[in-house]
Amino acid sequence: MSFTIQSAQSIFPGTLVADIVPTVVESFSQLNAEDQLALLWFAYTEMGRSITVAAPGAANMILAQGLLEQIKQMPFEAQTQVMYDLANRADTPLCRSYASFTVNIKLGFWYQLGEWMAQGIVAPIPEGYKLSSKAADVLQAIRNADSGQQITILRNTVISMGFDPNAPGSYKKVSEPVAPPTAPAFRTKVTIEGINNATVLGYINNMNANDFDAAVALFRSEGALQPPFERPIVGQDAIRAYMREECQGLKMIPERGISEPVEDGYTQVKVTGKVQTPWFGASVGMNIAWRFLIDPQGKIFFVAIDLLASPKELLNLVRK
Ligand code: EQ3
Repeated sequence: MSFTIQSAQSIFPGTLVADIVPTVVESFSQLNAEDQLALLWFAYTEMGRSITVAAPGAANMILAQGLLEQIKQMPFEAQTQVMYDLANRADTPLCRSYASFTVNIKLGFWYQLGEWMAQGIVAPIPEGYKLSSKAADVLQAIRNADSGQQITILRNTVISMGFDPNAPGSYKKVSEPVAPPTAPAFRTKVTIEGINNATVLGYINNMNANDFDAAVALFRSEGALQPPFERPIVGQDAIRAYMREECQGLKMIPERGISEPVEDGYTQVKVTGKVQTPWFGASVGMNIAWRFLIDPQGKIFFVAIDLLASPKELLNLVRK
């Protein structure tokens, strides 16, 4: 039998992922706009006591500046309406602009609104606002998640706001500039207990150096990358576009892994470790597994990135 992208998805089937993330995001999407916005405010301010968000880079702010200035000039009532529209995914020009932003610009946009809400420049969540009991349950579920899961929930709720007339995943986006790869002299090299596969090590080292062209060259032309809770992104061009949008400044800290030959000269490799996002730096280490399927020529046919259910999963390297 030869592998397909679909069959590759089920390598290392015993990997336990953080199902809490899609479950909470789904319950969140069923709340009304008012509850959604208030809940995010409460969750964000509570999280802010233990983890710090880094101010976004200037590029992310400049691209959202037009919309932000427009909102800043509005009376409180209109500002609130804009936020409701975003949460309701209403078809307005502003919601369409928001939807055209890349993930990091969307996050930068809300970061700025959050700062202004705290300073009283943008309409705050009314003091004493009482969440509905459904929303209070969702907030409690977020409190029960670990910090890596919490920031993923927050991110996933924010990116689905606004009105996108295009199919999701189409990459005609207003995007931030891509920083050049780290110069060779300043690159770091990871070591992974149990792994000496050159393709896997090369993938992590190139990603850590923001060298997306070199990372993509390690994939087979019709290879695929599957981000947490998403469908596989297939083909080198689509993977490169995704990496330029989502992977700048990520720090990957793999710890250990297992590698074994499978059918037709393929090799399956599972690596576990941490990933840090530039938004939260070292204050949040997300527990991650990479499940690679490497073809007989040493190219990546498939890699899935999973957000793990618990730190215990970092030690789960069983094959079945
Ligand atoms: C103002 C406030 C608080 C209230 C208002 O009412 C409503 C809103 C929306 C508010 C604002 C909310 C804000 C400012 C939220 C900000 C959230 C942020 C900054 C979240 C950032 C999350 C980042 C994450 C989860 C990054 C994860 C990255 C991972 C797991 C990378 C994995 C990858 C690896 C390891 C690979 O090898 C390949 C690529 C891939 C990216 C998949």
